[in-house]
This record gives sequence, structure tokens and C-alpha cells, in this order.
Amino acid sequence: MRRVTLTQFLIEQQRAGRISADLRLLIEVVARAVKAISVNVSKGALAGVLGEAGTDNVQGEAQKKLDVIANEILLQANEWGGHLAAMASEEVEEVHQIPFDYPKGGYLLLFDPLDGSSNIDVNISVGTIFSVLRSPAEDNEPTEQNFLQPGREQVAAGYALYGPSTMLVLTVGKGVHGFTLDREMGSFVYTHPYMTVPVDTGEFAINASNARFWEPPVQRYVSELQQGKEGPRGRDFNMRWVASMVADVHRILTRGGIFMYPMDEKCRAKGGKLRLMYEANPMAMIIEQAGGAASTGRERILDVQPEKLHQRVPVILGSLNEVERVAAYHREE
Ligand code: AHM
Ligand code: MG
Repeated sequence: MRRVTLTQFLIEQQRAGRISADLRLLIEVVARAVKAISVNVSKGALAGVLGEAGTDNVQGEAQKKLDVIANEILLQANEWGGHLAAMASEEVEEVHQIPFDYPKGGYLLLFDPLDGSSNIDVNISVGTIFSVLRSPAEDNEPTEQNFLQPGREQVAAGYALYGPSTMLVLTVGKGVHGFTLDREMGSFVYTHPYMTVPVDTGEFAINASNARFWEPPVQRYVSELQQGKEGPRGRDFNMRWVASMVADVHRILTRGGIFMYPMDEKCRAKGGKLRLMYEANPMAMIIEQAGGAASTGRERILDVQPEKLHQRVPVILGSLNEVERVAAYHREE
């Protein structure tokens, strides 16, 4: 069987006029960084990379050693290629400028270097999420303001899943494509063309320990699912919660489902739990490109006008008909 690698896939995308040479380079560099992160994640205790780093990030959360390592790998890999105007990371407070001795390009790269940090020490899947925007900066020094574009402006988005196998899942606005890392060859192989999310599902994902803090529309929706055959939905639903968004979203891209980290009383002051620019927007673009939907409950995630880099939002995404039902329950409140 002919094996298509990520490199070949990207060259063909460029030839078809879907991506520029710089965007191709950008994605190649992210993929290279992801391979390095994958090596570190999989070595675990052998490389002494588990546990706390002893520092807090901008959100005031304790950083794991692997959060710091993954962040460094992504920043360093992307600094010198000449394709970026600047970067922003969930782990870094300010915009990361390209060092003055390197050339600059026209793109902004945003990432959550290691998502699902609470799963690192227990050897459960974690991931990397990234988003690409065009830089509107005239001069060469993009500001936070230049990053504050709604998610519909993304030119590419993707994630890496460090699971039993390492995968890279990508969209450049023409469907969603999955690649599996061949560890012996060191290359990503195109294994999952045009991934789609079925419009209906019998599976939901939510941290049910927060049930008493949810808003009424989400309480209503989940309670109806839990009533199964005897309830208003007339059928049984199954539940899954990995607590790594990448793994939960990947399952939904593979067999459907709805993922929710909704607004609740615990995270209301912050605006939600998940980050708009590093988690919600890239995942929303991927899910929409796969035929699903992504909403805050009140509006389409990709239409949210960001007000700050580290903004948080409620997230409800996955199979179209279920996401629309949750949004409808919000409107009825
Ligand atoms: P992180 O970026 O600090 O790892 O947090 C994001 C993660 C998501 O991957 C996951 O969906 C969620 O937090 C799990 O939260 P909880 O522990 O409340 O279930
Ligand atoms: Mg995260």
C-alpha cells in the first residue's frame, strides 16, 4: 500500500493552492515539535519528566515538568523558521516575540503545549492543541490586540494526541485529516482522511461531579440523557470522561458524541474553564470542519470576539443535533 506522509500531504495541499509555502513550513515545524514532545511524554518516569515543575503559570495553576518542557520545545522549534510574526502559549502570560536575530513571517501561532496536565502523572493520554491566525501587524512587533481575532479567522488548527499511538489531526479549512506517527520511521503517515462527526450520537462527555453547579439548561439536558429509555429521549445514552480534552474530542471525531465543559458556578467568575484561544477555537474549527457544531450554549464559539488572550469560555461541541439541542435549551431559559 502506498503510504502518504504528512510532508507529501502538505506539498499536495500547497500545489492545490490551499496553503502557502509558509503555512506548510509552519505545520511541518509544529509536527516536528510534536514528535519531540511525544518522545518526552512516552519516556515518563525513565526521563524524570513526571511531577510538578515547582512554578505556577499565568492562570495561577501549578505547572507540571512536562508542561514546561512541551512549551519550550514548541517555542524553540518555531522561533527561527521565518514563518511567524509571534506566538502565544497557554503557559506564558505575554505574547512571545520572535528574537530579533531571526526573520519574521505573516502568521501567529497559538498553543496549549500539554493539555490534560492532570493526566500526566497517571499515564493517561494527553495532547497538544494549536491554532494559526494571520498577523495583521503592520510593523514587526505584534501586540496582544493582534491576536484577538474570532476563531472563524483561523487558517489552520490541529491537535496531537499522545495516546497508545501518537496522532496529529489537522484542518486547513478543507476537512479534517488524521496522521499516525510511525515511530520507527519518524514520520507522520496519513491514516485518517476526511474525519467526520455523525450528526446524532448516543454518547456524552461531561465532568458530572460539577452537576450541582451547572446552569438549568445543562442540568435539564444531562438529566434527560440519564433517564435513558424511560425519559423524554426514549433511548439510553452512554457516558465517557477522560479529562483530557484532546482525547475526548478525538473519540468524538472517531465515533461521535457531545463534549461539554459548560458554564458553572465554580468557573463563572473566570468566564468558563477552557481557554478560548488555545482550546475552544482550534477544537471548534476542527469539529465544524468535520460536520459537527461548537457552541458556548449562547453563541457559536468561532464567532466569539476575544477580549483577552487567556480568556475562558463555556464549551459544548460535537454531534450537530445534540449541540443544537443544548443551545435550544439555553434559548428557552
Ligand atoms: P489543562 O489545560 O490545565 O490541562 O486543563 C484543561 C483540561 C481539559 O483537557 C479537560 O477537558 C478539562 O481540563 C478537565 O477538567 P476537570 O479536571 O475539571 O474534569
Ligand atoms: Mg489545556
